[in-house]
Amino acid sequence: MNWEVFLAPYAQVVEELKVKLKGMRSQFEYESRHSPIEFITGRVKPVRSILQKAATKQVTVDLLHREIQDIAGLRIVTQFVNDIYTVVGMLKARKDFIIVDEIDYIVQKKDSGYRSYHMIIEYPVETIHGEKKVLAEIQIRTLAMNFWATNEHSLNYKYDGQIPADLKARLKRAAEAAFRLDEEMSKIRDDVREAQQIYRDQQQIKKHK
Ligand code: 0O2
Repeated sequence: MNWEVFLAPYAQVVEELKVKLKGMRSQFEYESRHSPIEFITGRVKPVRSILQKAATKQVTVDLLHREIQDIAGLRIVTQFVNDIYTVVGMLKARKDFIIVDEIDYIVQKKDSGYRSYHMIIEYPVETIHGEKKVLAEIQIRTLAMNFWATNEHSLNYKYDGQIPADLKARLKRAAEAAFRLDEEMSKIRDDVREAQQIYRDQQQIKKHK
């Protein structure tokens, strides 16, 4: 298996989508409007993780492109829970890819405490051999959900997927605390937004002075 050749279209998808999604964010900024997107990251899954996942799911190498759907991964991080659904609506309205699957792990949180909205898309990428349709996963989550998931991911790495029971319970409580923070922030969202709008307007005035 030549991994460099196999992963090249995935790297291209990640780069193209990062530009496009960042473009969505910038358009809000140009119009001095609150952007539902706080920041965007993207990565190609490392070969080691692809092989680990393939082994767990018992996927053979020839089916990786179909069965491992997050080789190309994009993450959109928002301030508020509502923003997640605004972003989902915006992604559904796009014509440059099709959505093949979506899972709302916010309504249906995972056992670990994980919350996030997942979309699997099929993205047509132009290669020197013609168009290639590539699957990519877009994760959409709030800053609080991202804080939790990043820390939990590190612990999973440290304990090789076998987090001790007491730590697991603590993480579950932390996930609920993060969600309560999201709920509380949602309640004062209009005030926060108004404050951010005042700040943006002041910046505009300064720029044009
Ligand atoms: P990495 O290192 O982020 O790439 P499925 O067959 O759909 O049930 P699959 O393909 O694992 O299973 O999809 P799922 O469950 O939607 O998970 C895909 C990705 O979501 C994971 O990729 C993580 O990035 C994230 N994720 C899912 N569950 C959790 C969780 O409990 N904690 C954290 N921190 N992240 C989670 P990878 O390959 O696990 O990891």
